[in-house]
Amino acid sequence: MKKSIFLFALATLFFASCGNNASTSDSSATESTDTEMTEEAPAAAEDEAIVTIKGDDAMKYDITEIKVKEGQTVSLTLVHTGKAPVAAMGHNWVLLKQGVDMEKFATAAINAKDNDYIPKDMEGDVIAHTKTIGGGETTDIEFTAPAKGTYDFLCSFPGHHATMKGKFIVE
Ligand SMILES: [Cu+2]
Repeated sequence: MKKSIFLFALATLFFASCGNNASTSDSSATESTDTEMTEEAPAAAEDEAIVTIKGDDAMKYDITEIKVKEGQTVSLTLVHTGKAPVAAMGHNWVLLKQGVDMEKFATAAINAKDNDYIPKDMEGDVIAHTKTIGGGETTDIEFTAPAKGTYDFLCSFPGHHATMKGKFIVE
């Protein structure tokens, strides 16, 4: 009798912790499986590009060029390595369609705080974007790499694109 209660408690604990794990990791199951299984391999699976880009309190990205292959699923993680809060030093990562005027986009973004600094009437100019995060936070997105070519990316937090921008190259 006592033993069965103990087992029941164990089972409850087990399921509770599983549930927590599932809810805290919102990246896809395939992604984490691939990462674990190919830990020694330098490159991800052919059809997937894993990208990590960091932003800091000095208003800089750690990389200014990202290369992927056409049609790949891009799993991009943005890490804010600083300490400043989102209101003072928020960072996002925005990939623009070709031909979009970055200056015009960034100027419009100043008034789009409530939409992660993506101007609502210019959402059609964006291929993919993360949310805006503050120091110590991480966010990730997944999207399909567009057609071959060179694209601009930026942080659209007011004033940041002057130093936080780069090229997204699809080969
Ligand atoms: Cu920024």
